[in-house]
Order: sequence, then structure tokens, then C-alpha cells
Amino acid sequence: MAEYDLLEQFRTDVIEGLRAKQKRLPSRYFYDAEGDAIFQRIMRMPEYYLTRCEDEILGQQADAVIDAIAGDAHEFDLLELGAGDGTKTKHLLRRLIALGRAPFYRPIDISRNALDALGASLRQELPTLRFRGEQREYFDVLGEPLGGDRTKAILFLGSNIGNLDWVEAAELLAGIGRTMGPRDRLMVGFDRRKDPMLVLRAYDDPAGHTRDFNLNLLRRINRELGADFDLERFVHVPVYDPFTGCASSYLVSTCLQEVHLDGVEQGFRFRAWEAIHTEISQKYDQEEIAALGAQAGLRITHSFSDRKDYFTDAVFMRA
Ligand code: AVI
Repeated sequence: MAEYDLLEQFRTDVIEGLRAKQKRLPSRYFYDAEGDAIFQRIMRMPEYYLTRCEDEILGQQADAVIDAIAGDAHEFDLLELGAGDGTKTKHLLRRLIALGRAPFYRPIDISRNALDALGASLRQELPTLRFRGEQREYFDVLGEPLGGDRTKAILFLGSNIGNLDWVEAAELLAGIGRTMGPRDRLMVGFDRRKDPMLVLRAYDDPAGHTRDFNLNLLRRINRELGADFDLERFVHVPVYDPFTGCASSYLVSTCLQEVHLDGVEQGFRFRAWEAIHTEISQKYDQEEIAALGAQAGLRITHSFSDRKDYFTDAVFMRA
């Protein structure tokens, strides 16, 4: 999508979300340059176990993971949806290069900043690697297949799937599955169900990075869409429901107020303590991972977990 269309889509989604009976803002808009930088801080904080656990899996089980996703293919496309800074994937890339194998790495991310930074670091750290970044949304892959007749290993790491609800997640996996041949594999990173307080702390950190991450979305709306959100009048409220395994974030208005957007005549009214839903981060158990895959027409071939069983990278093929 062109820059102009992206901005129009952002505007439409914000207006629709703030007009809804239960207000919402899509979490995919967290990731402007500032949001990317805050997310880097989140990934480094002690409470956010997800990144460290998946890093442990890819670092310590790289050979087994490579075997599971690429078999004996020498040349293959390694696609990554939502590549971010690619830190964890570099474990696999380094090992592949050391083994003398020749993957063509295709990181796909909605964030131009993330892709540019990743490209620069790859050129420096892995100068022999062939790669090409693509700025796209995950869901674009449904309308526009991932392409190529070469063997494909597709990565969807970091519990990014957790930011989708069950129906969206199953649709995305099914859509990816339709583009997969019998030799292709898809590896998805799932955050596992665990002690609810541990999950909650990952989204309710004492340093306030997750709060800043959420509030930055209002700052972005102010800057890009000419709104007048007063950030002092919203608080970040994370909750975790151990019944559904869903962590949710809200921005809650602390008072009665009206917010305006350039070109929109009617303001958006907030009652005191009215909430905007901003994000879900779904946690899964092993049965749910298998059931989600099955609903998408996929079956698990391998499953890799960290020592604490906090995180699982599941490898799927077409059922
Ligand atoms: C990108 N995604 C998997 C993160 C998560 O855990 O849901 C985003 C995040 N939101 C708050 N902290 C981190």
C-alpha cells in the first residue's frame, strides 16, 4: 500500500474504533518509529520472558529447528512474517551459513524502520547472506500469495500470532497453508499458558514501558491524524484472564472528556473510566496449538520449547 493509503486506512480504523460502542484501537498501529524503540525496551526488560525463551529455543536447538523447517533442501526461501529486528532468526541464519547452506531470507514487516535496521545489521553481520525485505501486513499474504516454486520455510515468531483472536489466527494460518507445498514448513511461536501473575507482570512492568507503548499510540494519532488526545488523562490497564488465556490492554479515560480529530466534525466523547481496548496477547496450551493448526488445515510435525516450557515454536505442514 502507498503511504497515502496507509494513512487513510489508519484514519478509517481510528474513527471506526472510537465510534464503536466498546471503543478499540488496533494494536498494529503501535509500531511507528517510537513504538518500535519502546518495543525494543520491552523485549529487554526482565518481566518480558517471551523474547528470552524463544531466543533460548533458537539459540540452543538451531540444528534441530533447521532440520524441521528445511529438511535437506540446500537452497530454499526463508520467509519471516513480522521479522522485527531479526535477532532470534539470526541464530538460524548464522548456523545455516556455517553449514554452507544457501537460504534466501525474505523478512516481511509492516514497519519500514524495522526493515531498514534489519537490512543494515544483516549487511554488516552476515555479508554473504542473500536477502530482500518486504514492507507488508501479515494479512496481505492471504490476498497475495507468498510466491516462488522453491521450497519455503516460513517463520512467524515472537508470539505475534497472540495479537490475533482465534478466528483471525486460524484464517491467517489457513491462508499461509494454502500457499504451502508438501515440502514447505511453517514455524509459529506461541506464548504458553503459565502462572497468570507471571503473564500479567509481562504486560504490567514497574518501569512503565508497556504503558508508554500504549500511550504512544495516542501520541501517534495526535501527530499523524491531527487529534488532541491529552495523554495525562488516560491510564494504561493490563488484565489477564486465566479462563480464556487472553492478556488484554486498555487505555482508560480518567475523566469525562471529548477528543477531536482533524476533519471530523463530531468529537469523540469519553465518559469517566470509559476504556479503549488496544491489544490482545493470547496464550496457548499444547492442545490449543494443535487445535488451531487443525482448524487451519495444518498438522504439527515438530514442537520446540524452552527449558521452563514458557514458550513453544511449533512446526506445521499441510495436513
Ligand atoms: C508483538 N507482540 C507479540 C507483543 C505481545 O507480547 O503481545 C506486543 C507487546 N505488547 C505489550 N508488550 C508487548
